[in-house]
Amino acid sequence: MKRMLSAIKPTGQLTLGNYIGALKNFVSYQDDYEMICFIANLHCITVYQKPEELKKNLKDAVALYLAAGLEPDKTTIFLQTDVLEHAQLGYIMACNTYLGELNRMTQFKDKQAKGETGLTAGLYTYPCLMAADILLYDADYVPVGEDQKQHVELTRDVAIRFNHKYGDDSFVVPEPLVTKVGKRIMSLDDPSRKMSKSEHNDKGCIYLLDDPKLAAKKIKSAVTDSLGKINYDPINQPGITNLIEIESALTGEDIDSIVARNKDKGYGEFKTEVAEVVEKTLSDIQARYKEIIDSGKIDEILEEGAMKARKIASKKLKKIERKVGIEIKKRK
Ligand code: ATP
Ligand code: LTN
Repeated sequence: MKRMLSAIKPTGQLTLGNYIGALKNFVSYQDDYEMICFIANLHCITVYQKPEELKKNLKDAVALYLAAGLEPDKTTIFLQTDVLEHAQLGYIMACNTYLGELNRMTQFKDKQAKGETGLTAGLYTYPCLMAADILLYDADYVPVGEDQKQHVELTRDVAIRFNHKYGDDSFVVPEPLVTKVGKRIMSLDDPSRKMSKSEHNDKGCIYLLDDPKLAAKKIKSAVTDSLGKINYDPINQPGITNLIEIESALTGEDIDSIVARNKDKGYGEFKTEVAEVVEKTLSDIQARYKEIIDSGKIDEILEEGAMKARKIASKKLKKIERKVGIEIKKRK
């Protein structure tokens, strides 16, 4: 069975964008792949987080992984910091990544271009840690939203170079998998921007733990256009297109079929339909979320996941350290 790996960095509450672009897909893949999904808590602190808020977000993220349908029997779920090998291989990867490569990463460049101050070395080198996250487990596929594709491509470049230098059996070269529908859910109040938990505008972003009625309201007040026609047209009608994508991703109905069914409807009526779908999705997830939080089983699930992950990661790290020449003890 091919191995698949992904992670989420809960620097805030998880959003509908995270669900559609990431979580929901992890769930559908877990039957066909050996799935590894972790919470990238080291990546979270590349930008300062209030400790108490971060703790809550991390715990909520685990509960939401489970509420979305990830099953610990099928998917290895753990916290990144519970497997020390991530940071260790991250350093080795940093020693095998060129400054020029990191300088080309658009996520960092965008932050710099916006004139953000206080950008940390951790944020700059974060793609090296992400490469380690993936290569440590010899993942064949990495399902991510579009914004993360460049980081997986860098991981491939680093792996290919490393294999060339130290031997082809060092790392499996992973492939990014970007879903077609919902790869980039846009903000509801500004459909030219990604729906993002780090944007400080609650109107444009639906959180998975929002009151479902409030989420429905956000859909109903989404910015659209004055063309008055339900069309899938990301350039001229990004707001309506975004709503069509949301409905399609959540119901599984084809984009063409949604457009055909709604072609004579007004925007208000269409928004009500999408709002109902979103409200139901959130209600279902939140009911399961509550059960999981109340069950008190999160610590146990994380410990089991970390044990499974450590087995793979420690073997791999030793092998790489030997290849690089820093491990001198005999193989046990
Ligand atoms: P931020 O929102 O703070 O910029 P992020 O949501 O991209 O960060 P993560 O939480 O780690 O960061 O993202 C987890 C996954 O969710 C990634 O694969 C990412 O591409 C995907 N994702 C995030 N936002 C969206 C979105 N609006 N549409 C589709 N996928 C998304
Ligand atoms: N960088 C990703 C989260 C992330 C990840 C990974 C995704 C960390 N390690 C490994 C896939 C594979 C983000 O910010 N969304």
